[in-house]
Amino acid sequence: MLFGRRKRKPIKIPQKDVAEWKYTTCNYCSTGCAIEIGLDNDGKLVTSRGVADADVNRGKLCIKGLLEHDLFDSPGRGSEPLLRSSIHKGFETVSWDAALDKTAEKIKEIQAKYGRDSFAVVSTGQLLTEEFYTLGKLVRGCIGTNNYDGNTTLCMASAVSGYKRSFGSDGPPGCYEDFEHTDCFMAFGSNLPEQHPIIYWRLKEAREKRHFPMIVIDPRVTMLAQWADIHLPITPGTDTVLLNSMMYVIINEGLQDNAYIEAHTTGYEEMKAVVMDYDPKSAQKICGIDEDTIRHVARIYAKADSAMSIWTMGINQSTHGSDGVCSINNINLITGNIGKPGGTSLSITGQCNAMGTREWSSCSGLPGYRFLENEEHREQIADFWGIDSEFFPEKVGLKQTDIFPAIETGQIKGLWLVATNPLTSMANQARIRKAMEGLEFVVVQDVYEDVETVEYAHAYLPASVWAEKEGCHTNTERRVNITRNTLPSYGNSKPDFQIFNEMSTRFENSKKIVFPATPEGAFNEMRELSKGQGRTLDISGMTYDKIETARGIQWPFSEDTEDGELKGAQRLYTDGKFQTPNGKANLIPVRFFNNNECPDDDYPFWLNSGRIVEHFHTRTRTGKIGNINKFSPTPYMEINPDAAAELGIESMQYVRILSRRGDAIVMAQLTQRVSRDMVFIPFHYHDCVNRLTLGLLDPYSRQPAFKQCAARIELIDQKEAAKLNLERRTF
Ligand SMILES: Nc1nc2c(c(=O)[nH]1)N[C@H]1C(S)=C(S)[C@@H](COP(=O)(O)OP(=O)(O)OC[C@H]3O[C@@H](n4cnc5c(=O)[nH]c(N)nc54)[C@H](O)[C@@H]3O)O[C@H]1N2
Ligand SMILES: Nc1nc2c(c(=O)[nH]1)N[C@H]1C(S)=C(S)[C@@H](COP(=O)(O)OP(=O)(O)OC[C@H]3O[C@@H](n4cnc5c(=O)[nH]c(N)nc54)[C@H](O)[C@@H]3O)O[C@H]1N2
Ligand code: SF4
Ligand SMILES: [Mo]
Repeated sequence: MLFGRRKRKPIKIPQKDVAEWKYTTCNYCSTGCAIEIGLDNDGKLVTSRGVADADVNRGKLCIKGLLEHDLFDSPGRGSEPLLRSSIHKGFETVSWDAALDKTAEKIKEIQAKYGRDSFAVVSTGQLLTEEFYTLGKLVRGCIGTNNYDGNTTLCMASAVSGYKRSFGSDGPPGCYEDFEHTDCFMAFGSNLPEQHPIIYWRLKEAREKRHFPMIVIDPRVTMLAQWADIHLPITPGTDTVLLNSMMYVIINEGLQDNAYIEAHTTGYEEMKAVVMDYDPKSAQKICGIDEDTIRHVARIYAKADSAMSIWTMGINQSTHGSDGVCSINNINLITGNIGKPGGTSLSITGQCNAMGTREWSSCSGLPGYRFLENEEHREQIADFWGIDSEFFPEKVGLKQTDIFPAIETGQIKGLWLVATNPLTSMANQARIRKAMEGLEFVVVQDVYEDVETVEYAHAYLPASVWAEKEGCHTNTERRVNITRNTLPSYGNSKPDFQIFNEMSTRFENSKKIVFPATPEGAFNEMRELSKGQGRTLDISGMTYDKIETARGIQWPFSEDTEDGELKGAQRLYTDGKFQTPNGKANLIPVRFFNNNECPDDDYPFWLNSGRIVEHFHTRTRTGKIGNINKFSPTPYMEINPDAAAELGIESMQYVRILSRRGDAIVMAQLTQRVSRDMVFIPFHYHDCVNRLTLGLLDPYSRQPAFKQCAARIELIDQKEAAKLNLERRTF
């Protein structure tokens, strides 16, 4: 008998007859990879590939991008609008007109009865920018509720807040090319190889050409930490202490850039006074990094010709999120590392279009980084839209994390959820569930009709997804890139853009406000609004065709850009001028106070949570793609082998994990990635880690501290656990 290769049939990759390649941008993370979708002669999707000449990904894609085309007809897609009179009754399939009429009628009824702000709208970072702009127009200009926010409060709010406090405006000042220039790279709470695999690939390429030191600050030994020259396993929630203490060393050793501080910053003396309380000897006791290492990394960072810091959720999702961002900006400002090649403060964004919502959705103000608090801004937008500026509130309303408590107290009676799944993604799930039960009317607008929140919906609006639509995303490095409409909408679903347009006609103000019929029309309005205002966010020179030809353009890119030029600005603040009244950046004094729920005798573990490479968020998409879900179909927990041995837990055994809020059943994965007093759970699974999290809020950004609370572990009968897991639909 013959074994082996000779007997085996060779693997054949079938020839794929691609008649047309359509240009798109990945709809998962904020890296912003360009993807081409291949269609055959019948317009059927046959394959996809990374775009070779796109500067961001240079032909590469991660596993999610490679398999993204599998999501169009995955199970559970919503194809028809649904209505019901009570959450205890079954849904009825209805026409779009019936669903939109009913929803508009209910919104008006609730507003008439309880006031304009009693109906809340919570959106996302995953729509197209034109859709965000249109939703903002609908909510701020027609519906007129001020309780309008997005899941970016769970994600980027601290970065936005910190940028505004330090630089006077939102907007990440750096770009991926900075890796090729930097002499020192520092990453806080960011696991690039899993969460932004292609940004990581860019970093790795740069380090292979020219080695520069990489310092990673993360309580877990992440994949990024494994590749670092120095890994600082910080005590959760104490990054501001480490940063203050690094600045203590820099200032005491005279390593700061006095010329830059003098010319481009204010508040140095006040900040210095606070920093002087954080000598490494005392700081080490709080942040868990020994004093010698603090001095060592401070010197490396300050002595480098150019040094850059990146961060993601390890900083933002903390009660010191906004302060953490300001601290990172502080260290870069005092070392003169802003706006120069390889010297920057680059917040790595989360969702594919978290930037687009910040720029244009009007969630945190008015379009184009305008503020509700600014009378001139209110008038500009009211004039442009053709309504009375009195219609706008004069300050921003509640954030997502305050909207749910306001539902509990009866201040909010109706809710419209657009492309977000708070029943799985918000902290303290039991409390969110209770809040949802108390609402008089809930609308869920999602690609899937089996998403958890539909359980509480009175109306369900089926949305088209990704390349079934047309429009733009902005990525981490301010690059606007386009997705072309490649496929027809699934079933009777509609693009979110169209849903918002059709909803607007049901409100009085739509007689005055024009809603462009196409996404490109909306894009042209945004271009107009971004013109020559002296703000960094200028897209007036962009067109859809230019964007596609360039494979994405970074803003600012003004209409004065020379003909034929397709490159936007790579960096902001290159001239040291900031968006503050005096043009100087603010150095912000940051004091640490420990308000986290720390481990104690009853709950001896830190409970950390985050992501893994193959899954995206609440798995509504990646959980349905077999070739992705197979890698991790079961909720699990990383636990240190020593801690496991002490508790009698074996690898792959189910355990119950409990906090003061609730419990969950997870499988134990024994790994040295976490220390003895910490466990880590990916948050992708429903009825899992967010049943336990506390989610204390940052005072500035209102972002929850998802990554810091205390838990204990109990053994559980294995058969019972498997049954419970099945009942919870977590497999
Ligand atoms: N595969 C995949 N990629 C994604 C996503 C996804 O769901 N799946 N989501 C996208 C989105 S929306 C986002 S926001 C990003 C998130 O991207 P990341 O922030 O990189 O991902 P997380 O795993 O949430 O958290 C990163 C790290 O923060 C660390 N951390 C916890 N506490 C602290 C602390 O106190 N200090 C420090 N310094 N670190 C701490 C954790 O140990 C964890 O390793 O990923 C984006 N990319
Ligand atoms: N414990 C813990 N919790 C966390 C985090 C953590 O690190 N730890 N991270 C937080 C962060 S950073 C984030 S960003 C949030 C994410 O939290 P969510 O926003 O709740 O998560 P998603 O699963 O992305 O939800 C998006 C929904 O939109 C739908 N959708 C996708 N595309 C479209 C579209 O084009 N149109 C419409 N209408 N719907 C669409 C999807 O099917 C899905 O139901 O989770 C937060 N929660
Ligand atoms: S790195 Fe992000 S943008 Fe690129 S393919 Fe993967 S998920 Fe998509
Ligand atoms: Mo996020």
